[in-house]
Amino acid sequence: MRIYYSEAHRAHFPQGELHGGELVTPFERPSRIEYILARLRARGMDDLHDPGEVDLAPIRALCDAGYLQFLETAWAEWTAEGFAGEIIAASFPARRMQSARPPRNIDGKVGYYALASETAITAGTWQAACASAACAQGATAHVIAGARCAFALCRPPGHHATADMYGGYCFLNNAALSAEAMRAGGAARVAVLDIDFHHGNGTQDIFYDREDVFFASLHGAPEDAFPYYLGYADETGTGAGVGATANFPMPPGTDYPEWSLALDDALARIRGFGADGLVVSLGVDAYKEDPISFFKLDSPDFFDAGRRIGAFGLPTVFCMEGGYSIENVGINTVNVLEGFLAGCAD
Ligand code: OKP
Ligand code: ZN
Repeated sequence: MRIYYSEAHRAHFPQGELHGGELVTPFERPSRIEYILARLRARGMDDLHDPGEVDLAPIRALCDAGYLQFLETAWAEWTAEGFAGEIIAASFPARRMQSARPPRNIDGKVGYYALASETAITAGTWQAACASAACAQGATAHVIAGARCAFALCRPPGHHATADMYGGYCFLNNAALSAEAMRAGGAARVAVLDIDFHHGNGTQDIFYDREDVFFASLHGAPEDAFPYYLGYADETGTGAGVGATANFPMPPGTDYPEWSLALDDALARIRGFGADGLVVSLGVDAYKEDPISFFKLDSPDFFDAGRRIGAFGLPTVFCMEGGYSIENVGINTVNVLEGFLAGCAD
């Protein structure tokens, strides 16, 4: 399995994440990638490819122009304003600000384009987000060219990012870019399966009215888990997209027997949809020891999940999302990939 990876992820490393009223070292940190790479190498999965330059055209086609302009220039504007710290959103166009529009002031713009304030932007954030998207682009091109699968080792992750909002550690929606690239590459119907612990609100939002891209997500119930405001089971799509979104919210303590039933349900829905390509938002924060999540999956469960996805039989792009139990993120991620390869052979 080819792995698309760029060192440029290191350019994004905020010193602070707003967590419980404190600024802590971000859970989403560069060392996550080192653990995944180490495990890949230990398992002989060393077919690493640098994706090269990002192709901005599909990103411009997917995202809001003002949002991309903001991401690209936010750090320069922030420092020019005289602010000494990292970019953290503090003002928001909250409910009943329906006529909100992006202001000139950078502090106001930050809140306009943010969906949460835990995620800081620093000098290298735009560069790293582009490199992450490039990994998704490279992996997807490889699958379009006929490969059974590829792994985009994306960092920062993407599934919380909408066409015009960042947050939840995400800036550009890598899985959505992959799905769009698969469509452009000839797949009539594509499915995104999001197994990250957190609901993929950004991916859902991007495809909510689309009949050609199915979105299925297994996640901590919005009553209890970030991103809190989306991911209920009754969100099923709108307009032409009615029936092409499937949410499987689950409560604290959910273990693999329960979680895998939802996985099978999600796969059955994707089968019914008739997808001919699959994008997996691969987060491994459903792990029992994840510091910010509440499911109870164990490491072998990730292998089994991968096996079910491999046996499903579709050309598949994996896009890395979350997973914050740092010492276990490599084992759990590679277990999904190795399970997938085993499932392909079944
Ligand atoms: C990103 B991904 C912690 C609350 C949660 C954001 C979590 C983002 C998860 N203080 N904050 O889906 O793994
Ligand atoms: Zn997550």
